[in-house]
Amino acid sequence: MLGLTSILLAAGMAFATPASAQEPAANAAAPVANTAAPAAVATPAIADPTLDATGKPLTKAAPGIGQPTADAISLQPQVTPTGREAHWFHNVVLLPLITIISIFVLILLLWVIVRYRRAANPTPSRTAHNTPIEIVWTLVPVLILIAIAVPSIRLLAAQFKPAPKDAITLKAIGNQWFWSYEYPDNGGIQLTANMLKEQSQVGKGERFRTDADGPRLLATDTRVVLPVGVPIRLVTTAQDVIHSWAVPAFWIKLDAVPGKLNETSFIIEKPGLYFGQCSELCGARHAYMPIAVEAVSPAEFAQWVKAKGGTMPNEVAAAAAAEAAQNAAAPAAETNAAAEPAATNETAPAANAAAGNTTGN
Ligand SMILES: [Cu+2]
Repeated sequence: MLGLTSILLAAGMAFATPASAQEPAANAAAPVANTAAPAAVATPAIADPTLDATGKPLTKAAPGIGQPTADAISLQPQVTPTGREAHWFHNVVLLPLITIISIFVLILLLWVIVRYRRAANPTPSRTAHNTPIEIVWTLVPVLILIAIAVPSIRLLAAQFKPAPKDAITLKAIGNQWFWSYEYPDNGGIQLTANMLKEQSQVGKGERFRTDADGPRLLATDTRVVLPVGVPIRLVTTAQDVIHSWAVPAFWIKLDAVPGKLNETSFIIEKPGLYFGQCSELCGARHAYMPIAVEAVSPAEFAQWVKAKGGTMPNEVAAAAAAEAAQNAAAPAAETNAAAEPAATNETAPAANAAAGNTTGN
C-alpha cells in the first residue's frame, strides 16, 4: 500500500514538474507577443501617432525652436515654467545689472586715468580715508547681492522641486555612447536612441538624417515622446561613466551617475521637437549622443504608449487628459504647491508664478 502511494506521489510530481516549468515559459512568451502585436499586420495595431503611414516621424524640426540658431548669443526660447523664470532672471535682472556695473566701473577708470594723470594733476592729494564713500561702496554691493539672492534662491528651489504624485516618469540612462529610456509608469516601455548619421556616412538603404529629423549631430533615430501640460519626473542614471541629460529649451541639465538616481521635474508647455546633448564629458564619442524630445498632447501620448505596447498608469486619467489638455497645467501647478507644505517661502512665489503664467497661455 505504501509502495502504491509513493508511486502515485512520484507520478504526481512527474506530471506537476513539467506543468510548473511550462508556466514561466508561457509568461515569458506573453510580453513578447504583446510587443510584437503592433508590428503584426494581422492584428488591428494601434498606430503610433508620431509616425506617418510609411513610418517616418510626423513632427519636423523647426528652426529656432528647441535647437541652436546660427550666430545667436542668447538662451533658447524656453518652454517650461522654470525655464521661463530662468530666462527672465538672466535677461531682465542679471544681464542689465552686469552691464550697468561694468559701464560704471569703466567710466570711473577712464575718469581717474584722464582727470588725475600727472600732467593734469601735478600735486596729488594725500587723502587716505573718506568715511561716507567707504560706507556707500560697502553697502551698495551688499544690497545688490541681496536683491539678486531672492530670485536666485527662488529659481534654485524651483529647479529642485520634487515631482507631484501624478507625474509621468521618464528614466534616462546614459551609455557609452547613446541614451536609452524607460517609462516605468507606462508598462516599462523601453527605447534606445542613437544619433542619425549623415547620408555620406551610411550604406545604401540605411537610414540617414534629413532636415526634418533635426540638425546635424542632434537628430536621433528614436525620439523621446512626452505629454505637454503634465508634470514629468525625470530620473537619470548611467551604465558606465557619468553622462548628463541636458535639453536647453527645458532648462534641464541633470547628471546621469552610475549606481545613483538623480531626479528633477518639469512641465513642457508647448508641443514641438526639442533637442539636447550629453553635457558631461564621457569619452571618445561624447559629442555623438544627442537627445531629441517630441512633446505631444496628453491624448496623443496615451495613444503612443498604447502603440508601444505600454499602459497608462490610470486609464481614467488618460481619458480625462484629452479634455484637460488646455487647462492641465493649472491643476498641475496647484498640486505642486499642495505637495510641498513644508517648502520655504521662496518656493511659494515660484509656484504662484508658474500657475499664473501657465493659465495665461
Ligand atoms: Cu555621455
